[in-house]
Amino acid sequence: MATLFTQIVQREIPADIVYEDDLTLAFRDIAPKAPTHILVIPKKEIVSLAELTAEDEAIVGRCVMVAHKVAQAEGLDGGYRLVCNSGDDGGQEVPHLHFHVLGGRKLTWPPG
Ligand code: IU
Repeated sequence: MATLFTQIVQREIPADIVYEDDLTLAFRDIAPKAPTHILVIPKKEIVSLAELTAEDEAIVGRCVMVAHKVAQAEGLDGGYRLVCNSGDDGGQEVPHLHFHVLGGRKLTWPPG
C-alpha cells in the first residue's frame, strides 16, 4: 500500500503542488502552522530520518536544497524554519520522510 504522500506524488490524492523534480515533490501543508507551510518530500518511500541509508544522501541533500528554493520562491527573505520530525517522540505523524518549510511570521523557540 502506497503511503499517503506517495499517493500525492502519483496524483491519486490532490495537493497544492509548488515544486517537483526527479527526486522530490513540494506541496502546501493541508493544515498550515504558519503563513507559509510547505512540505518537501522525497519521491522514494523512506519512513523517517532513522531509516536513511548511505544511498539516500543525494536525496536528502536535494530535499534541503529544494526547501531553500521554495522558501525563496515564497519570498521568505527574513528567514524561515526547516523542520523534520522523526519518530514518535519527534512528533512525526505521517510515516513518509518530509521536511516542513515554515515562515511568514516570527517563529518562537523552543518548540513544544
Ligand atoms: P508530521 O511531521 O508527520 O507531524 O507532519 C505531517 C504533516 O502532514 C502535518 O503538518 C499535516 O498537516 C500534513 N498533512 C498534509 O499536508 N496532508 C495530509 O493529507 C495529511 C497531513 I493526513
